[in-house]
Amino acid sequence: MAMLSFERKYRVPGGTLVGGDLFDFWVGPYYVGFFGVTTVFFAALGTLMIFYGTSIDGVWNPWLISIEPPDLDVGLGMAPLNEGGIWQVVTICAHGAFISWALREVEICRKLGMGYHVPFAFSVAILAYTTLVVIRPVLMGAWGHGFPYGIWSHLDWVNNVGYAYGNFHYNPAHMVAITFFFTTTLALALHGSLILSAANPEEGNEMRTPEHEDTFFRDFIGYSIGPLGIHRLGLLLALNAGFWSAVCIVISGTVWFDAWLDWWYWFPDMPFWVDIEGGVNG
Ligand code: 07D
Ligand code: 07D
Ligand code: U10
Repeated sequence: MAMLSFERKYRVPGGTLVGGDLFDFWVGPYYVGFFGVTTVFFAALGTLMIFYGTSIDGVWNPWLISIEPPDLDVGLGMAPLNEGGIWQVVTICAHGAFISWALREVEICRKLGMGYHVPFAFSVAILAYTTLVVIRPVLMGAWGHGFPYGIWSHLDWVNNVGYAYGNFHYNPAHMVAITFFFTTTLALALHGSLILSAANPEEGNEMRTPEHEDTFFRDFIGYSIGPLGIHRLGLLLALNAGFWSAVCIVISGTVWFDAWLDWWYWFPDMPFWVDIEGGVNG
């Protein structure tokens, strides 16, 4: 069915979570819904607050704009607007906008009678963000542990927090997350290239089928995960990348306080060989 006639067919009332048919309409290509309105509201308010903070600082170079969290001694209290309060309001607005965006996805899924995989996936990204600016700061006792909202400044934060634990590469959950990120790109490259190769046969041939795709990998590595399976695997890999990222940062400063290198001493310190001369301890 052509896209435009399909849209006419499915663009019907219903499926909303709140508000009944109050905002159940489209503006151009966009479905609005109650959560479209709350997205626009929080995104607009958050952006205005960033501009307000920027005007206080007098910084108009987009790379250098930075909304800083409160000082550590504010703890978990509210800060005055120009001493980290703007960061707190922006953090609330960002959550309002991201959660509204996820719920708008849910409403669209309901209209289309689809599964909720997309909003579920986006929720993992929101979880990673919430871990950085709410969960970890709360566990550590100060909003000041959140990252600043600026293009360069948030990179400085990652660098500084990384080195606070020695070589952050030794964080085992960071290793797991990075491995999932790398595997995700490998899987997407394999999948994208396989589909395009089947869709672009040698000149004069008909487009190849999923059987050809399966056979390629069976010939090549003895096993094919299948046309549906590769999408399940892709989602699993990508969600794990986000999930283990959240884990790697939430354990830094809450359950582990030293250099991450030291964590690995559990291995040479195991009772089997800790006292053996010439063993893993040298
Ligand atoms: C391609 C989808 C489109 C989204 C884009 C981002 C804004 C911010 C706001 C000036 C893949 C839009 C950007 C709305 C403007 C102000 C106040 C998604 C695509 C194009 N980072 N990060 C970037 C965010 C964190 C890190 C770029 C956001 C953590 C490193 C962009 C968040 C840590 C590097 C950006 C966030 C971290 C970046 C490109 C939130 C660990 C880079 C992002 C809400 C996760 C890269 C100058 C991209 C860069 C980069 C946005 C969080 C690390 C500005 C919105 C604290 C090491 N980050 N980031 O393409 O070039 O994402 O930085 O959590 O090297 Mg970051
Ligand atoms: C948080 C983004 C959420 C986004 C949302 C949506 C908008 C709308 C609008 C476009 C999680 C935002 C949407 C704003 C835009 C329009 C219209 C995603 C988030 C909700 N690291 N490291 C990670 C690597 C080092 C350090 C994660 C690699 C050093 C710290 C990932 C290397 C040191 C932290 C990762 C490397 C260090 C991390 C990031 C290599 C620094 C974190 C991905 C090859 C000296 C962060 C949860 C992520 C983390 C994190 C990868 C090196 C420190 C696994 C590959 C050694 C402190 N690093 N890292 O989390 O886990 O995405 O955050 O060297 O905090 Mg690292
Ligand atoms: C995939 C796929 C597949 C496909 C696909 C895709 C995955 C099976 C079939 C999809 C993939 C692609 C298209 C590839 C490219 C994608 C990426 C690389 C990912 C990154 C994407 C981007 C960088 C693009 C980002 C763009 C966005 C998010 C759009 C921006 C738009 C908006 C901000 C508007 C959003 C709309 C909303 C919130 C609701 C509607 C609202 C309006 C229209 C505005 C008007 C507002 C109102 C009517 C409400 C009034 C508001 C009020 C009252 C509040 C006011 C408050 C104030 C304070 C002012 O697998 O194969 O193919 O294609």
